[in-house]
Amino acid sequence: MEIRPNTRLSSQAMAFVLAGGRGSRLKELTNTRAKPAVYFGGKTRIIDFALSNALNSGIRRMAIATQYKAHSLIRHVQRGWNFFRAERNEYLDVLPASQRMDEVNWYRGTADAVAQNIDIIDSYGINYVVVLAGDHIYKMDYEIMLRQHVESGADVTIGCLTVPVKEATAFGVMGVDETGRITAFLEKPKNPPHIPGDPAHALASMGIYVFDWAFLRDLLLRDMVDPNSSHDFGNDLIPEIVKNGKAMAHRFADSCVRSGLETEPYWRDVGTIDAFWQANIDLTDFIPKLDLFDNSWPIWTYSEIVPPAKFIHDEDERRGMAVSSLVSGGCIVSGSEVRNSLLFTGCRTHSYSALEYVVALPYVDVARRARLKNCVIDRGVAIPEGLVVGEEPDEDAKWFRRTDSGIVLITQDMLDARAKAL
Ligand code: ADQ
Ligand code: ADP
Repeated sequence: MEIRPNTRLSSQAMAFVLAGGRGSRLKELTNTRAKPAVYFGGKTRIIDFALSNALNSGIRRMAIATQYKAHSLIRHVQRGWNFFRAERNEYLDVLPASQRMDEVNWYRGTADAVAQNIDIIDSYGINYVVVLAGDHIYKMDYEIMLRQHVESGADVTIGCLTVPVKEATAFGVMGVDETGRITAFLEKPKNPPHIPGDPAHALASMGIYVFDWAFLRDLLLRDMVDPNSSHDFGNDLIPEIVKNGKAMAHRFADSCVRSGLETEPYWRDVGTIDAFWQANIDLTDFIPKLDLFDNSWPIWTYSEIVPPAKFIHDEDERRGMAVSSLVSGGCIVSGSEVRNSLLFTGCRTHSYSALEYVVALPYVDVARRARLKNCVIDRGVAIPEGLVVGEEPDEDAKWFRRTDSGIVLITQDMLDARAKAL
């Protein structure tokens, strides 16, 4: 189809954000919140990336399907994403499972989450649906993907990226022909096929799909009553379209070049403690791969009204300092040294304490003389005086969750158990 050059397809599109997954590999970080609500990058939460991408791409109609531990996610969206105006035909709807069809009180799968909200999507009057996962960190202009979708006349266009074959077992893996048409699709294969001529890599689905709404609507209505379906995009709908329709691949690397957003494609699933810690700590690099300081592509969020971060010498003139670090508003670094770390909103570090390679979620308080290295600290945790983690002999380590690569997760429950035993 020919598209007039000045037509923005995003104005005819909606974003449907899947935010219902549990994210259990983040362990205690997702005990009380869904993975998309987990904090990331000092100020934002994971879901802000998908929502900001949609907003910055020009999309003004969005829906977020939630189910697992949705309270903090819903509260965040209500506080931070409440600027959509129905008068301008802008909508952001949070769609918890359980309020829709009578007979099902849970989304049976990712496709079912869309299917159970067909009437709401109809009411938006859009032509295209961009299905997104709410739990990935990346910047992407979906307008470019929408254009490719419409120009190629595909039934579905799938965002894809190159991943090491070893990691491809966690993804939908595809084969494509020279036109970019997807010829094969295997959801989470045990032995992922590699890219022809590149044995080390596979082409993986990012779980981002663009559909014509009329096409997807029909497909969902059929899928809903199919007793053999698990009602999931990756397991059921995508393989079916690859077999019987036209599915096209949209390469993230090409998209990055065309949008000029990233010099090197950056996409992370921060689904494990290690990946979460690493992606946050990477932001303290001299020039991080993910540029959060790019004003042309802001990551929108709910931001608390707090005073600026403060760095103060204590009464003994011990320096309060942070280097190679990100320190959010409301923090007070007093008489302590913070290196290669991220302090989210409202953290305090007290005299004689030292933090290195630490990700401290909001309102962490580090008491005097604590020394912490290679840690993730959950929101609101009060680190007791003199606690030492990440130095040999690491005697206190047994109280906390330690990953194989040595990253330590500290929660208040773990500290309470330690305090009780001492
Ligand atoms: P996964 O991410 O493993 O694979 P899934 O667990 O279905 O697939 O999660 C997809 C998204 O939907 C996540 O954001 C999750 O939070 C959300 N979600 C899961 N179940 C839901 C439900 N019942 N209701 C609402 N939301 C739900 C998918 C694709 C792969 C692809 C990877 C890329 O299936 O083909 O490679 O994403 O990460
Ligand atoms: P420390 O253990 O390092 O002495 P404190 O909690 O006593 O930590 O605080 C040290 C410094 O932090 C104070 O001297 C002050 O400068 C600053 N500070 C603490 N609370 C506030 C506040 N509410 N507003 C502004 N500065 C504060």
